[in-house]
Parts: sequence; structure tokens; C-alpha cells
Amino acid sequence: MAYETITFEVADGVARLTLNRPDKLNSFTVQMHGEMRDALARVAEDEAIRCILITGAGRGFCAGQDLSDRAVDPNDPNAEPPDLGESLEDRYNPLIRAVAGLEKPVVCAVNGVAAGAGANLALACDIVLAAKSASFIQAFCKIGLVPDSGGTWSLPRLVGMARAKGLALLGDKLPAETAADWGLIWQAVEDDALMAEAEKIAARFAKGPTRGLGLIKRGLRQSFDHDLDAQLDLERDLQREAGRTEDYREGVSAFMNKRAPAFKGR
Ligand code: LHQ
Repeated sequence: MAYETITFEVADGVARLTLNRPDKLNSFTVQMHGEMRDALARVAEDEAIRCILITGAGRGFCAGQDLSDRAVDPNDPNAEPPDLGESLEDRYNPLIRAVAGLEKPVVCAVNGVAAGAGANLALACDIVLAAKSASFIQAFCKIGLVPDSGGTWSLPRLVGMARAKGLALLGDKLPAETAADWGLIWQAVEDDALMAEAEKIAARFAKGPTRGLGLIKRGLRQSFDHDLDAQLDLERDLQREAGRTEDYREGVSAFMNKRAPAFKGR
């Protein structure tokens, strides 16, 4: 599939996906959803890809849904009011499931404003770095909508209910440094250091024990649905699986021989 609204390249075990509609702050169209779905499926399937790095072209990261897209525009005089539930079911929910469920690390470099579903796409990633000039806006309430793309799930878990409510009900701009202070994201970095920092982390993941890292993601994610007993059972199962990987053998061997491990991701 040829892409027009994103760029996608793979090198040295890292897939780089750049949202690429800079004139519209990389807001989502139906086409962009289709291209992202295709690219994320390639990442999931290709064993040579051991990490994905998502960022945006131009001055924004992603302004959420493109509000002029005919699929969601309530002002189209010739159309019934749009079914936004369908838009979530068909496009946003699969996108967030694909990102959150990917058993490989997802690094997000938030290069500028991240609004609406754009903010929540970033929050679905594993390691979120943001340029200090970037910001996060739960813009939904400003147009009468509800945070989607996992926002009502991730916000209270990341920052607690009081801050989740403030963000979701007020829809104000949260600067990257405050987002980092609150634990919404991993780190805010100087603007001109953003991509180098994100690349450094991605390169590290590309040499990591990919299956083990994927299992860590699964364990942390499922913890929200479990009490301690159930989580201990899950850890037993995950560790059993991790313990059977080549990378576990390599990790222990490297440690015992006082050398750096050469993980293969399997
Ligand atoms: C845009 C957009 C945009 C189109 C900037 N659409 N053009 C799910 C299911 C179905 C339906 C609805 O939504 C969802 C999920 C959602 O994501 S809902 C939330 C949708 N997003 C928003 O409400 C954010 C709208 N954008 C903004 O509030 C501002 O653009 C922010 C605060 C992000 C940035 O402000 P500025 O830095 O001042 O930039 P700007 O507003 O001047 O935008 C630059 C251009 O991008 C401009 O186009 P133009 O042709 O005038 O230069 C904007 O119209 C366009 N743009 N966001 N979402």
C-alpha cells in the first residue's frame, strides 16, 4: 500500500511512522486511519521490526479528528447527523487497540500540539517524549464531545481522577513540562533534542529482548483489571513464557560472562 498521509520507513529494527498532513496539524482523515492500520499491521507481523517510533510532521503532532472530513461533519446539509460511534468502532478503536496491544515497544515523540484523539493516541503509546513547546489538549469538551481513543480510561489511570476531570471537562492546554510533572508522559525535552532522544530510546528497544518487553506491556496493562492474586497468576504465566525465550538464555549468559547481551528479539 502506498501512503499519502503518513510516511513509514523501517531501518535497523525501528519502524518510523510520521503523521504527515502538516497543513492540518496532522489531523485524522478516513484515509489516514486506513494507512495507519496498514502500517501498524506490518509492524505487528514483521519480526525484524522491534520498535515503532511515532511522530508528526511540521509544527503539530496531531489535532485529532479532521473536523472537516465528511464522515464526521454535522454541517453537511445533505447528510443525516453523522454516527460518531461508527467512526470510533471502525477507525479510532481499532487504532488504539493496535497501538496499545502491540507486543513491541511504541515510542512517541510529540513534536507539537496533541489535541483530541491526537493526544490520546500519544497516551496509548509506551514511552512518550514531548518537546517542551508541545502541549496536550483534551479538546473534545469544546465541541460537545467526550474524550475518546481511550482517554476516559488512560487519563484517570495516569494522573488520577481530579486531574483527569480537570483536563477532560475544561479542555485547557497542558504544557509538556506539566504533563511530565504529572506523570501523563515520560519526559519533556528541549525541542531540538526531541528526535535524537526518541531515536536513542527506539534504537535501544530495537536491540532489546522484544518478546520479554511485549510481555511486560501485557502484564502492566492487564493489572488494571486484576486484584493482586490474579496478577500474581498472570505474572507466573508471563514469566513462564519469557523464560522460554532465547533472549532470556542470552541475557543470563551475558550477565554470567560479564559481557553485553546480544538479544535477537525471540
Ligand atoms: C484542523 C484541525 C482539525 C481540521 C487544526 N480538523 N482542521 C472522533 C470521532 C469523530 C468525530 C469527532 O472527533 C473524534 C475525536 C476527536 O479528535 S475530537 C477533537 C478534534 N480536534 C479538535 O477539536 C482540535 C481542533 N483544533 C484546535 O483546537 C487547534 O487547531 C489547536 C489548538 C490544535 C492548534 O491551534 P493553532 O496552533 O492555533 O492552529 P490552527 O487552529 O490555526 O490550525 C492550523 C490549521 O490546521 C488550520 O487550518 P488553516 O487552513 O486555517 O490554516 C486549522 O483549521 C487546521 N486544523 N485542527 N481537528
